[in-house]
Amino acid sequence: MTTSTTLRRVSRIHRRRFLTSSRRSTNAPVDIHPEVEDALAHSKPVVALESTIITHGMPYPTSLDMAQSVESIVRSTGSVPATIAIIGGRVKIGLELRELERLARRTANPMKISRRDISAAIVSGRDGGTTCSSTLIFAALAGIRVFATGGLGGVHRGGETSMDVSADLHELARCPVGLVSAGVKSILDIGRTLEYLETLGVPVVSYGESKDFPAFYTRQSGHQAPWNVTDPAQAAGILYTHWQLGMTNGALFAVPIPEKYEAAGASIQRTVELAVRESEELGISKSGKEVTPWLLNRVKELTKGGSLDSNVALIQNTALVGGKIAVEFVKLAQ
Ligand code: PSU
Ligand code: MN
Repeated sequence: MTTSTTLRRVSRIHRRRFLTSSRRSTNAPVDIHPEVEDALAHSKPVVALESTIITHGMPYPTSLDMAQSVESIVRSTGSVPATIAIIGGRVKIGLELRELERLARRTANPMKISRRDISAAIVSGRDGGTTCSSTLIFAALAGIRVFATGGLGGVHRGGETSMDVSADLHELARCPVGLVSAGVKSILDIGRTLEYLETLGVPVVSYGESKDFPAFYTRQSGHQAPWNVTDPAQAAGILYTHWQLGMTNGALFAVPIPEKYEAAGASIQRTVELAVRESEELGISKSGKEVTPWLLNRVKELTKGGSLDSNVALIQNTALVGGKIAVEFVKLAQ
């Protein structure tokens, strides 16, 4: 048996033991959808998807349409989508349409759930949209290696004094999952976010022709990613090598929004600046977990909904790339 076969076998056994001890025998409140469970058991590609974007990131019914379209885009690549959320106090890895609807319609008043909120929300029987941080945790728990989202959280502007640094960054340092996003939004301090990821030892890789780190609505942030790949096989190779060497953290792949949205992005960018200034004047910038949803909503209002089209387009694009990376990854990990 080769070393890599041994490594793979060990990691599979670990995953099985972990799931057996933490999920099954202790009756942990986690439900893996049968389709997702079957795909994982047969080493088929799976892509995790977050749900704060559904509950807090965009309004209904766009949120539901987006969630469904993203799942079907993942399927079109040959991967199985696993949207992750908390429903009635249970962690769900892979959702039924009625569950997506319940979240998007906010029927049971879903909370925004990051790492610190998980257990209390479960004990209280709540519904919750999982942020990148908690989605990373559950993806790792299930053994899902690729996760696609729109925007990762980061260091907020003024974060050097407010200490508002998203829990998403630390979770990337803890969970062995490749996160595919459209970069981080310019509501954040992108330079400091990249510095912080370097400190945490998280590989940051731009995807496409350029090393420019994208800024969500726009293709360039003015900052460079340390690495660049141009196809899904290279991205999967980085993940595979990273874990083959025993590193236990994740990696960030930053995929720029499609070019046709670039012009809209430049004008959205100006409203982002305005929204950030308003949040500072109104004191929202000090309100913890409310800041990101407030800014997203304000930018949507100021652009009369224009930011929403871009937002949907960029997450559909990351889902496509994420699905392809997951397909390439399972080829390496066979
Ligand atoms: N950025 C977006 N849309 C979103 C989010 C970020 O453009 O919906 C969500 C994601 O779920 C992300 C979370 O993980 O906000 C970060 O929140 P905070 O900044 O409070 O950590
Ligand atoms: Mn925060």
